[in-house]
Amino acid sequence: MYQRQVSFDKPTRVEDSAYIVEGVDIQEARNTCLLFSPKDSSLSSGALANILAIFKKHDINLVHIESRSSLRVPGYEFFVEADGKSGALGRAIDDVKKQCSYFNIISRDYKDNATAVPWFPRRIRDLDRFANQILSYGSELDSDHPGFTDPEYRKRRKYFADIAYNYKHGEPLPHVDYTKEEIETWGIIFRNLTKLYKTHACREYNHVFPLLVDNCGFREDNIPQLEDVSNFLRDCTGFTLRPVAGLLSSRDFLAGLAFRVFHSTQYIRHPSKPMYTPEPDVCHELMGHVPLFADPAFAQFSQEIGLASLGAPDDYIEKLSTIFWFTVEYGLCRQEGELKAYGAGLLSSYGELEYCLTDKPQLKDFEPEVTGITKYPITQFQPLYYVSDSFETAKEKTIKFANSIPRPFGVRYNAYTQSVEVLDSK
Ligand code: HBI
Ligand code: NLE
Ligand code: FE
Repeated sequence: MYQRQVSFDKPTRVEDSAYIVEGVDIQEARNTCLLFSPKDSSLSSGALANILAIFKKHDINLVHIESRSSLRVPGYEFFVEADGKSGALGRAIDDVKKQCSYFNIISRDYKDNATAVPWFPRRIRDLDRFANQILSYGSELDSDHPGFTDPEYRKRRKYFADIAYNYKHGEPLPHVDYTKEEIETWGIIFRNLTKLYKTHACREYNHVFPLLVDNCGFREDNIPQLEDVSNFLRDCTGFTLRPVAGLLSSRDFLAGLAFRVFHSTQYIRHPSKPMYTPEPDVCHELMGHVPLFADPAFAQFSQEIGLASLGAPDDYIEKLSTIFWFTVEYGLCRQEGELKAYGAGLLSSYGELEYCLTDKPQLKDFEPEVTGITKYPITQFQPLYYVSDSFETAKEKTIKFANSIPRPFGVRYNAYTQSVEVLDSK
């Protein structure tokens, strides 16, 4: 497809734009993209110049402009990213709309507008904007959390939340000196899990795990550093890790996967409950998720879920995160006639890893349409698992499902620029 890109993007960090656009709240700015075709959208008509004049009149800076031949209407379609205060931007939008035969908004404020598309990151550094959007800060523990009445533990959680909160894309991942007690907790989990992997984990997991032992310090007496693990994953599949201060919304969490970025916690679970915790922790991320992100087919499958989520309506985000839950977190697969675990929530919990291959849970074949609307508990062993034949099949089925998600554009990841291209076709 013909696509011409006129980019006014400056290679600046997001926070630098505070200097470029004086007086604009960075959280508010740069969160709105517009997709439109002017009524007479041939380039010779000066349609773009007229539209640009409208933005100028309302004092709206455009930080990115693309034009391309439109598949929707004869002529051209434009994709712009606007910087400006929401009031002025709203007025500019009203004026531009009048000149257009097609118009759509991509915005954080999509809930107020029936046709608007939810905002999503397009450059990998846009993920920095998730840091202050977390649902609960890492140190705010519920009263039923085993660490709730443990002031030392809470202090430690605050420490981890703060380092993640201040992390910016491109920086080395923060190095952590784990305490003796934390390493002991890791050790108990490591020892018990490694006894089960041979019989319970899928082939791909068992292939990668020894490499992590050799290259990243996966040992009973050592909690690996996220930086080392992230560099290892980058070499294998281009996946990288980012520290995260707490739970992200499903939308933000899934969006990271579109860039092959996995948001990883760095704290460890409370020592009183090593065999199962409902919360992700460094054991879950490293023992559960990391090995499979080093597998090319699995990495691709994960990224497809991420790409499908970009700009998807809320009900589809719900379905995609349910699919994520029953595959990446709790998936089982069949290999040489035997059931094996590949879900991270299983591979990091020696309680549930043992349980999942007994005859207690119910099993069904993975089918995105059905799996995506299944209810599940989050604080106890799963009563039901979905089984896939291979990551390739799971990926194909998920891509097919993704194509049914209503979205007025397609997306494509450009690995060279680490950015998502927005296409007017699927
Ligand atoms: N946020 N930090 C973080 N870690 C997760 O594992 C996580 C999340 N938000 C949502 C989520 N997982 C899933 O339950 C799905 O909604 C994607
Ligand atoms: N239950 C898992 C464990 O104990 O490691 C964590 C699951 C996180 C979703
Ligand atoms: Fe997880």
